[in-house]
Amino acid sequence: MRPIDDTPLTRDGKILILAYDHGLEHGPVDFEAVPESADPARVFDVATHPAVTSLAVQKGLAEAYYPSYEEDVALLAKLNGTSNLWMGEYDSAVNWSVDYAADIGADSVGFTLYGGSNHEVEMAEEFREAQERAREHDLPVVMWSYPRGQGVKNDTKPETIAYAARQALELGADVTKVKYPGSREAMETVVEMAGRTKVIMSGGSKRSDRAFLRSVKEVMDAGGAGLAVGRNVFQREHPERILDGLEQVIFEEASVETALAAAQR
Ligand code: FBP
Repeated sequence: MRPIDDTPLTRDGKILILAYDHGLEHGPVDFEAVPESADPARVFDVATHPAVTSLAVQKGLAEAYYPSYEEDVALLAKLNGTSNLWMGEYDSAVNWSVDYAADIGADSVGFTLYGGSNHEVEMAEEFREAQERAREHDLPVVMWSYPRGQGVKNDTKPETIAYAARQALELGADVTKVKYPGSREAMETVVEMAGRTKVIMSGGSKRSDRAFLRSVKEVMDAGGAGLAVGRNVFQREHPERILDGLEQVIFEEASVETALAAAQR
């Protein structure tokens, strides 16, 4: 494990990753709510908000847009990813190497592991290769820990999410990104199982400001380190406003009401 509090992935030990790999993972449907969100330049601009500790993108967006933003945005290279057109058992293609990501200027790397998929063994071996290479480059490693596939009956069960967090610790991730397990108590167990691996919540589909900020607050109160969020930011007409609210909850330890006031100013 690598201490990551001195890296651009964190601010005061906390994390707010803006995720923008949805064009690959979900397709253009995610841009329908706010059509301008299909323009990567808009989201790279949003990522310059001081609350955002890194922007997670796939290789193509990094190649095409990151050179214009490298002064103002920390890059998280999401190494694997698959389209929603793929109908097979859960799996994820490795689309760029750690070496290539480091050449482009990545500050950290991200990798999805579908524990419970028929492809878990191969994915874990691919993760091993990426994790060890990332260590050589001194880059933090974030695991998108998503139990899914034939072996998983219910991927939102607290026990399943705690197992996903433990898997990230066991395999050497510095940060594990998990689905919200439903309550503060369940999140505390997830954090405990993750040991020294930091736990962040996956944003999920768009919710009201209040419901979203409240769930993030619960994660922070349970000992979580922050959030990786996509749709709850870029599917808003004014993404910077919800980032103002998230900045309060994540970095200022503010109440939901204070954060809401910041988001709705
Ligand atoms: P969201 O906040 O929009 O959920 O984004 C986080 C993320 O992990 C993205 O990196 C990824 O594209 C998406 O969720 C995957 O969502 P799912 O597989 O649950 O549909």
